[in-house]
Amino acid sequence: MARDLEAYLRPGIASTPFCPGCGHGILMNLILRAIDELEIDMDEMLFVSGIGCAGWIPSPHFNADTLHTLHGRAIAFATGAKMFNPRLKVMVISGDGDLTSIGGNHLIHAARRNTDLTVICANNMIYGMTGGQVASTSPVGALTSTTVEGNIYHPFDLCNLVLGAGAPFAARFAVTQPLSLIKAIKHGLTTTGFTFIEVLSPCPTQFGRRNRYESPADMITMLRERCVSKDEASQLSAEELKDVIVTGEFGNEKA
Ligand SMILES: Cc1ncc(C[n+]2csc(CCOP(=O)(O)OP(=O)(O)O)c2C)c(N)n1
Ligand SMILES: [Mg+2]
Repeated sequence: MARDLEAYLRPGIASTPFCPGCGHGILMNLILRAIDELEIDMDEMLFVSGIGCAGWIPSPHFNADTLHTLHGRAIAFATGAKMFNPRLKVMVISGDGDLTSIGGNHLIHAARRNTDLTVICANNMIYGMTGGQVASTSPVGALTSTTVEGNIYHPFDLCNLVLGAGAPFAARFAVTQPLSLIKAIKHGLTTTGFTFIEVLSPCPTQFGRRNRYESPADMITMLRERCVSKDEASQLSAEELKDVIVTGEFGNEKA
């Protein structure tokens, strides 16, 4: 049945800030679908974002209370709001650079404290909005505006990072896996405590064009080919695992 997701958008929002082929618009849609399926009242929610292309997903688009905050500080603002009004359902939506590079400290400590937030990290493996600088999520060898001979550092495994810090739930899926993502977002929203959903979102403009992806469709194909489920991954050798992106929902035995 077709659902009218327009009801979730602020009146007067006519266009998208995202480049052609960007995955952030798909993610916006999937977040709203998850909220719609759970029938959560938008008046009970607060959306918090930092700075970057991903920060535009909730703000100004969502017809709800939104805080568009400082670069790297979305989780700090969200924590304050949640402490002040514990009845609020607080969702943080921001980029990989925002949440895990400049904002990495807030991320690990919110996970350690098990602060009751749902954090959606739109991971396009680069600083998209500011011209394509390397991020803590860029793969080894990635060409970016600040690694013109290839990134030499290993990226964070974001799900393992927050699970290691104490988060009870983390999930990773690409925008090419929409149904799994809706389910994971719903799981995050209905679990009390710190829940983290990493969403692989293609950035053809800043990442793709520097890294031999001729078109946005090539990046979608790459994600479809490289994403494997955690069950499939358990059958792969260490060598084979280097080329794949392991997706799934991950609980935390320690939590
Ligand atoms: C304190 C501070 N440092 C740097 C910046 C510049 N800046 C804005 S957004 C951004 C990176 C955004 O990357 P990401 O969070 O991955 O979002 P994307 O645009 O890729 O969706 C940077 C470095 C800033 N606004 N404030
Ligand atoms: Mg980014």
